[in-house]
Amino acid sequence: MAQAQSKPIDFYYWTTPNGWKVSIMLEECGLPYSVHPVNIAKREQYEADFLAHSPNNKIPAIVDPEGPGGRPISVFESGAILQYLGRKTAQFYPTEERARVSVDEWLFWQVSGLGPTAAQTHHFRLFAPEKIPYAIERFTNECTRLYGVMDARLAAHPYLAGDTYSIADIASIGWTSAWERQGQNPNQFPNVKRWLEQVKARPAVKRGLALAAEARQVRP
Ligand SMILES: N[C@@H](CCC(=O)N[C@@H](CS)C(=O)NCC(=O)O)C(=O)O
Repeated sequence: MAQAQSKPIDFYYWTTPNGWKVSIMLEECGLPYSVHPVNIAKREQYEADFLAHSPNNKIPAIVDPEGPGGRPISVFESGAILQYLGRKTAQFYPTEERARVSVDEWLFWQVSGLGPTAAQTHHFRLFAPEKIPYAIERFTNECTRLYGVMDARLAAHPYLAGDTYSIADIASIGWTSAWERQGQNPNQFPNVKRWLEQVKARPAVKRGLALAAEARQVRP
């Protein structure tokens, strides 16, 4: 980290896979933060206060009071937040171009592929009032394909971007943790299973996943 953070980062959060990306990253970086719960079940993501930071009505979002030039900056979209915090702290986001391209590839793979597909799979399998076989099959099968891609990658490399744990891994932990709810059989993907056990053993990942949305607190 270039300079110690003296004011906490405001973190707009709810206990979901997209929220966990940022709680894990904040914990990994050792940054102080203050949790602002946004209860998406109560539609708080549509309130004007939150909209000022997240125009797309979705968590997560952050406001860093010590942004570029020492002035506050707000950031929405989980991938943009991970990249911002990675650049700010020079952690989990390499500066060497080849390594950075690799991280970006797998980060974008997560935010455009695994994340939205897993979310739709949850929706159609678990929450849709009407169970539509076509939709369930389509999204479950696409999840299976994506876990196959991830498994092949992790058969050849310890982490998604290569040899080093990065924001690409951090982005994928939350949704992968719930893969059985996406109709997946973890034994079909031994390399993803190995990776998931390895990353979930990290103390910061444990703290990030355990963060209770109700805990409105400033962490030292
Ligand atoms: N592309 C967004 C997706 C964020 C997202 O889908 N957040 C969900 C919770 S996991 C949410 O806020 N849902 C509320 C809603 O859709 O109204 C990101 O990566 O940050």
